Amino acid sequence: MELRQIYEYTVSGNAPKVKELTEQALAEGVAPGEIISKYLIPAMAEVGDRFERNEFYVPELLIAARAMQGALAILKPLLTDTDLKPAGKVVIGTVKGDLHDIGKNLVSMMLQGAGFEIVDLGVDVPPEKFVDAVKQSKADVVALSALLTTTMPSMKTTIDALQAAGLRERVKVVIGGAPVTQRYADEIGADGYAPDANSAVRRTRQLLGLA
Ligand code: B1M
Repeated sequence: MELRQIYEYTVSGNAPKVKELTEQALAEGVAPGEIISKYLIPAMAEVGDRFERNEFYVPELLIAARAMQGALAILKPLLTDTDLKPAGKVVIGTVKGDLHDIGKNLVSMMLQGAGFEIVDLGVDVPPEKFVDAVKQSKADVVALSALLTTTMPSMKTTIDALQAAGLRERVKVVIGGAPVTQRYADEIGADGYAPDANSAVRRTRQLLGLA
């Protein structure tokens, strides 16, 4: 089969086709991580670019996101079904005020695929919820996602809350999302920044001394 069709049907938001081709690719032995990183992630990047060029509007975005999430639902159990030992525990969430979760879910899945145990708090997560989750789960890493410039300050508030709760020395904080930069990570005292899902895995492994 022509794997590039997964990319094309994701961009055009044809969920049944994306699902069918994903199943076919898996049956042909294509690795789940390859389908995500080579076709699904670039397809959503293209969708984002078209949105910025006013070629796509919110309905097209949602339809493409739904097509991608259908494929991810198939791929996710396969990514977690790994024989790697748990590499560590990560609490992940999209920060307060922010409802974007596609990138966060990708980071979560790639981390799972790399053998991390994940506590996913979802979207619009207030600092105190991160604090509680770190306490309860004894996580090694907190991964924060923000897609809006207006919600980036919630990353700092969350780091401050971890500090106030006496947890900051115990956990590494890694941040990401389209508007986030290494410079911003340095400014707010995060331990790491990752521009995409693959580098989030690499950065997390580095921070825990696994790479
Ligand atoms: Co929104 N949106 N949106 N949106 N949306 C953006 C982010 C925007 C840039 C579009 C634009 O105007 N060009 C803009 C933000 C502008 C800004 O702040 N500078 C914007 C806006 C304004 C809004 C609303 C305010 C629109 C409105 O209502 N007027 C509203 C806000 C709602 C809210 O959150 N409170 C809104 C709503 C929505 C939808 C609901 C329609 C939908 C979200 C659906 C969902 O997530 N379930 C949506 C979408 C789809 C987008 C765009 C088009 C695509 C985002 C996406 O999913 N990208 C986006 C434009 C764009 O990014 N070009 C846009 C694909 C995804 C794979 O990439 O999320 O960047 P991304 O994740 C990457 C990396 O960033 C990184 O790895 C991921 C995978 O490689 N990464 C991390 C992400 N999190 C990480 C965490 C880490 C590490 C790496 O931690 C360790």
